[in-house]
Amino acid sequence: MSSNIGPEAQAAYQRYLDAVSIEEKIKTLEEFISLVPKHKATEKIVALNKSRLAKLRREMEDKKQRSKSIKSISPFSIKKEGIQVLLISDFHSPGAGKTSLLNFLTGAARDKVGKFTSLPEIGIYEYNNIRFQIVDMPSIMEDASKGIGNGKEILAQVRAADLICLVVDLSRNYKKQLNLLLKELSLADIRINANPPPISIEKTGANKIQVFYLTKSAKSKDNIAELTNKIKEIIYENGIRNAIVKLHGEITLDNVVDALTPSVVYKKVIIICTKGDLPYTQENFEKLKTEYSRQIPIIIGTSVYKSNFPSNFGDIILEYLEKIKIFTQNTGKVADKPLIIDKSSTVKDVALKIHKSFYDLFDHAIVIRNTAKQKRKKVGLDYELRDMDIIEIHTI
Ligand SMILES: Nc1nc2c(ncn2[C@@H]2O[C@H](COP(=O)(O)OP(=O)(O)O)[C@@H](O)[C@H]2O)c(=O)[nH]1
Ligand SMILES: [Mg+2]
Repeated sequence: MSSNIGPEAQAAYQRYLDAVSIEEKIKTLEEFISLVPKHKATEKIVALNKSRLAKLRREMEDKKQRSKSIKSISPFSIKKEGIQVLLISDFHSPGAGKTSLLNFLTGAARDKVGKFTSLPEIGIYEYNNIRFQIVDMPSIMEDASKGIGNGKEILAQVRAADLICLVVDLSRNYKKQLNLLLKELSLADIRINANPPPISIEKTGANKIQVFYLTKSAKSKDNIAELTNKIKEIIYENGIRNAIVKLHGEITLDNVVDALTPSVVYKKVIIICTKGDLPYTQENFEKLKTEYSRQIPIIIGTSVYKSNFPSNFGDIILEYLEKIKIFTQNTGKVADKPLIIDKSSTVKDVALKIHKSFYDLFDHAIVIRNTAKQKRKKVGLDYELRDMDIIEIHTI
């Protein structure tokens, strides 16, 4: 091992080499990674060992799964109804104010405010005829990612949600709360506010690992040959001997490790700050925004005691999740409830979403867009829809 990792990391690495059980190997490797100074010269060592760590964690999960003989439905798993918005916070008494928010938005769980709840509470937040499912999760404890305080079950639900709200009590140390939440999410392989990296790794029959740079930006790194070798080594370290790797843009070695880790998910996260009516909370709010808005661009200050909460919360969510509202029209009558679809969806996406027969028997669609010069347009399946469009599909 190279000398630029320092004596403490060296010692940790030796403990890893000496470790016998998977648990011990994971623990020592985690220590090692945290002790290695992070800079260019150690980038590869860190990525290689992160990939080793991911593999060990998978082995441990498999071992655990095998030892669970009876499968049961977890009471922490909440079936999605509409867009699912999850409230999570650290474990503290008094709580950060999740149940108060749930009650404020939906009217649910009034009797649970100020009480410890060990299971999720659910309510429906109605906003301009759109239904959002708000889920108030049990608090996240330190080492939740390792299973403490039903952490595995809670984090499994976090992985399934559409939007995660980190609920932060402004009258307490916000950094401590956010550090804990961000750390546990990261350890649970939940990447926040990032797009999946522009890399794909496919196993093949050919007996080698090939790396292809498909775009200009993928090639923008100074030393491509070196990068190619590092990528190959990491993949090889994961036990893969034959693969085609395609890069569509600039990546880091950590991205390669993530692409090899099937449990990695990419989630949108916002912060909701609570108790903004208490002393000194405004100063904390301003500081928090300065420190975190790069990583988490949406930070909302609230006080349910003062009914202080953004009245356009529904639109904030839709915009952040890159969703738009469209209205279907049937024989001249516009539906009351909008259909929520992904931004840049086409008429085809909508036809399929309503019912497959609308796609199979599609003839044309009429789109009414009140902001356009030509308000009413006859269009085909490829036509891209915009927020607030009205659409009438005609079949043959
Ligand atoms: N001052 C103040 N206290 C609040 C506010 N929201 C919640 N609380 C109090 O904080 C405590 C914990 O609230 P709760 O909603 O149960 O938190 P949870 O444990 O995260 O669900 C309760 O005593 C609430 O009354 C707020 O906006 N202002
Ligand atoms: Mg609660």
